[in-house]
Amino acid sequence: MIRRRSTCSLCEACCACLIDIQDDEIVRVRPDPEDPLAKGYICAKGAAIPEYEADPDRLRQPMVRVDGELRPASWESAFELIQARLPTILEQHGGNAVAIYSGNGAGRSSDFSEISHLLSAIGTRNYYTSGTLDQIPFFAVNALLFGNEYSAPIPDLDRCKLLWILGANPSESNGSMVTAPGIVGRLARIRKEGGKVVVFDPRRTGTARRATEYHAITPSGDAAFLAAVAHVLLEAGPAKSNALELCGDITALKAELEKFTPETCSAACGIDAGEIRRLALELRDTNAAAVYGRMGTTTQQFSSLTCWLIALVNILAGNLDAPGGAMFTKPVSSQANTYGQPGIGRGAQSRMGRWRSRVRKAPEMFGELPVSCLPEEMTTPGQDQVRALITFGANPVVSNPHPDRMAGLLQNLELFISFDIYVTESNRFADVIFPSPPRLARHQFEEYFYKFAVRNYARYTPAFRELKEGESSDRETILRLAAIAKGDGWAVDIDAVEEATLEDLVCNEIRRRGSPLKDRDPLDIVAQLRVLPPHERRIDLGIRVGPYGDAFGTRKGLSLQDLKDQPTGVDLGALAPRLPEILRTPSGQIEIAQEFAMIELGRLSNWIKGERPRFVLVGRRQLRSLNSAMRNIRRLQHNTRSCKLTINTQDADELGIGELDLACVSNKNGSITVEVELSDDIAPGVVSLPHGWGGPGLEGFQEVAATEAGVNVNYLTDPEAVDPLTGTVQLNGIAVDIARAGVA
Ligand SMILES: Nc1nc2c(c(=O)[nH]1)N[C@H]1C(S)=C(S)[C@@H](COP(=O)(O)OP(=O)(O)OC[C@H]3O[C@@H](n4cnc5c(=O)[nH]c(N)nc54)[C@H](O)[C@@H]3O)O[C@H]1N2
Ligand SMILES: Nc1nc2c(c(=O)[nH]1)N[C@H]1C(S)=C(S)[C@@H](COP(=O)(O)OP(=O)(O)OC[C@H]3O[C@@H](n4cnc5c(=O)[nH]c(N)nc54)[C@H](O)[C@@H]3O)O[C@H]1N2
Ligand code: SF4
Ligand SMILES: [Mo]
Repeated sequence: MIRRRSTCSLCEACCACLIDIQDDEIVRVRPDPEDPLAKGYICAKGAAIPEYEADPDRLRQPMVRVDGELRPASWESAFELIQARLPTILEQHGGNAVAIYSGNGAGRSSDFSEISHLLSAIGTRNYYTSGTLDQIPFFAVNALLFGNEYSAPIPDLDRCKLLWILGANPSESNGSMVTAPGIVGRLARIRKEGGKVVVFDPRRTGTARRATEYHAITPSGDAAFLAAVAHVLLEAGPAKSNALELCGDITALKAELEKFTPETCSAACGIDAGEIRRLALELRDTNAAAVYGRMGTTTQQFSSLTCWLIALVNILAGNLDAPGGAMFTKPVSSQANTYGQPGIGRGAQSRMGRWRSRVRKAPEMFGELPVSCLPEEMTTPGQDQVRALITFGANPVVSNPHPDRMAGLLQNLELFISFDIYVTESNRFADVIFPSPPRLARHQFEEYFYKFAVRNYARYTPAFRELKEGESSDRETILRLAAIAKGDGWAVDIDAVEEATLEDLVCNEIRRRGSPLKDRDPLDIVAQLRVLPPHERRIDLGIRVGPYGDAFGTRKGLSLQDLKDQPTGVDLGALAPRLPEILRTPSGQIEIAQEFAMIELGRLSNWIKGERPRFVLVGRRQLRSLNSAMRNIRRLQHNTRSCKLTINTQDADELGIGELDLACVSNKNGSITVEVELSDDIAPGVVSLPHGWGGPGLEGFQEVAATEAGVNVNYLTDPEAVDPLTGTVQLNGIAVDIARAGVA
């Protein structure tokens, strides 16, 4: 038996683990106690990796549609099918006829970043990701305020003394947009040392139960609450030195927030006016305090406004960029806010709205269009209509509104290619499915999630073994598809492609404004990188030109080799203040006075006065599942992982619904019937249903998941109900009607 260090990488926590390997199979996974970031923690999903890898339903070779049926096939025949169709579509209809959609599974593959080759080879503007069902409002606000979407203030959890958590449940999700393995232990530390954790959620979650204080906030009431908090803070004035000095003139903003008194906002958010004042002043008067929000703040009725208000409150209370407050990570690589001239830049506008979607004219954000536009781009005839789709680790039938419509659209595509490790509700309609290789044959570098880590940190795990006959890396598959799109054919000499890719990579870096390689000989850099396997070249380059890098020998610093030499991970220290250096805005200031926010405050004002539906639906994560993935692992089946509608006990009483009854949940979008669970932990008027369940169509493909398919909450979500700034779908706070529908 061999023991290796690895990173779990199933979710954003990036837990460090020790894996035991026997005969090329993973037999056991345990926490790695020596990792400097992780706190010796893994969850049930991490421990289930052996079963996940060994699952007989997992795809181990490509699937190709033959005579209407998906069948296991060779890589050659899969590429041949694509070669027979993709060039014709591109020729007749152009690159925009092919859409690419990457989902949460993309984060599982360290090769995913190569998708940029495919995007440029196809030349499509139709790029979609699960980000517009998730965190893009947060990114948009970061970009507008600080000049880059990844300039993301995250709570400095290990030093924080007061933490507000809005719309996040790390005790199930293990943290999101904050990379903090063992996050529950980290939150417990705050309380143990006399600090406070305050949770705002319509449901008394596991996180809320472990908190010092819990407030049952009204769904989508966060903006009203935070506007009132901002009002109090503006009235009280700053208590500590703060980032406010970098915000320029805030007179207009102050005037706009004048009317959002705690008294005006209290009923709409469900928090007493006196409490709002106390909470606001406590935030101001505590050193090391942070406000953090997640899914419940980014996918609701006021998503971007709420993100903006969180940033504003962190600024006004003097907690932005202060140790223990909301701070910015300085990761090892690929972080635009470490490039170029510090403190000033082109800002977000240069990467937002460069093009618009064809049908509803939604602006692009950082290279992608809102996924809420995809259905209409597929159905509306005309030049650039989407006729072909490539999904990467996405299950859109489960994760998007209108599951049946999405399924129908996928079924009617002229070409549908999926990268996935299972046949799912979505890719059962694909023409070709390409499986990622087993974990042991993959390298791991969680570059994306290190941007949000609570320490400056990086860990690299090389693949444990070479690819075997019949396996292919996602990298090679992507490059072969790109070759088809370019007209070179899939059977290109992949070494020659890699050589050209390497040269492009180096030349682009040397050309980049502010690159430490300016004036260097590209051939010298290419020669230094060529000794590495192709998948390591971009990683090494990124580290070496990054803020800690050796710039290929011109300064003392890191290269990928240093990460390899330290398999427990390289610790680059606690988060350090980065203002104003981190700014990349045209003004060199924090551009807090955003026009969109002023407009949205007007909408909020009307909402505060408006009528409320009798019931609203919110979502939730479950520890033993991962969106729609991992449902096929028997070991993870457990009664805490089941698909039930949580309803307040008194509400249920009024509706005549008892435990084990079925309820019909409906609205103008659709209706579902689901088993209920009664609870005093959910606010009256709110019901909660987990996301990631669904079916149909898993029979014969995912045996365990098919027997316990649950219901898909997205029958109730509305593709038209989107965040005005970003087009992000409202997945929480949805008006529904509830009625008893018999016994389960
Ligand atoms: N109503 C409602 N809808 C939601 C949400 C909600 O809370 N409520 N949440 C939204 C959010 S936050 C997100 S992120 C999306 C998620 O929705 P999607 O982005 O569609 O992601 P998943 O459901 O996680 O599906 C991931 C897919 O990736 C595959 N996969 C796993 N590992 C690998 C791998 O190594 N390689 C490849 N190629 N594929 C792999 C899995 O088998 C699975 O099919 O859903 C969104 N939709
Ligand atoms: N085990 C597990 N871990 C996961 C995932 C998973 O499926 N399973 N998914 C991963 C993904 S893709 C993501 S994006 C993250 C999400 O990570 P989190 O955001 O931490 O997880 P959620 O359970 O979606 O938490 C959202 C909370 O918001 C509350 N809420 C709903 N509406 C509102 C509102 O209007 N205001 C407030 N204040 N609260 C509201 C809900 O009740 C819920 O408790 O988790 C990641 N980690
Ligand atoms: S929390 Fe669980 S699933 Fe997420 S990285 Fe850690 S062990 Fe893996
Ligand atoms: Mo997500």
